[in-house]
Amino acid sequence: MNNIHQHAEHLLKAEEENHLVDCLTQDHPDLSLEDAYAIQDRLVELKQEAGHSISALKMGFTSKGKMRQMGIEDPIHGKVFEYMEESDGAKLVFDEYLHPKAEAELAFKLGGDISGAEVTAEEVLEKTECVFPMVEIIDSRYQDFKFTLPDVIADNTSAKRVVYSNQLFSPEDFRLDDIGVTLYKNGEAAIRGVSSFVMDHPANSVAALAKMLHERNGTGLRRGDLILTGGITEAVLLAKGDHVVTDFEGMGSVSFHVR
Ligand code: 0L1
Ligand code: MG
Repeated sequence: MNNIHQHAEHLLKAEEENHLVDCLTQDHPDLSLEDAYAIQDRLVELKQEAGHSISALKMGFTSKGKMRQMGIEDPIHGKVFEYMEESDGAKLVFDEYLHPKAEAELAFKLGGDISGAEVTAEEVLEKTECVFPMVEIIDSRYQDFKFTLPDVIADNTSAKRVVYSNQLFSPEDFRLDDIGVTLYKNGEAAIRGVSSFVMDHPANSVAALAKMLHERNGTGLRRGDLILTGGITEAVLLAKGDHVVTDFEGMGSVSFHVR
């Protein structure tokens, strides 16, 4: 496909100008996964050329809840930039978003390199320096938050904002597949889940990312990389005025307001 650059510019413009667009596959039904990652790569390059730096890698569609919600069954990956980062207690401005949704996740920071086709969750845990809870705010650039797999990959997996906990935890101190999570919206429990919903153990999501990178271009994960392992439950739609508090059992909470 020779329109990689135009598609990347089109999606970047939608993100920067905060307007919705039709799915790329509407006019290009043959868009392959390879094309879609090439568009994402170009979009990422354009952001880098504008002076932004990548701060984390993210996995998507790693839990049954997310797969069911979006009708997609394959994990995908994208990039998070430093300008997307907020911390616990953040005030988000609703008008900067199209149709934002919040999803609770665990993030892993690596203390060693991980690569190859045979990476296991055990290796990931051995090489994990710390973990922390976070909430990702996704905001698809597509109408009605509806897309096919190539569309969402090209759109950098709906990345928009991330709200990080201020506390870091040692992976040895927790059963990371048994962290209960409750997301409260305006004081009411909107959704509950357990971290095992992410590929039975969120370390499997990190291992899956290492394998996908290995298969795609022979690369892997490096010491210092931060990986967001994917929404534990379905994402929850946000509105102006919402106050969200997400409790992660034994790890405190992550909160934000939408103004
Ligand atoms: O964490 C996730 O599963 C995010 C998937 C990103 C795509 C989306 O749902 O818009
Ligand atoms: Mg996510």
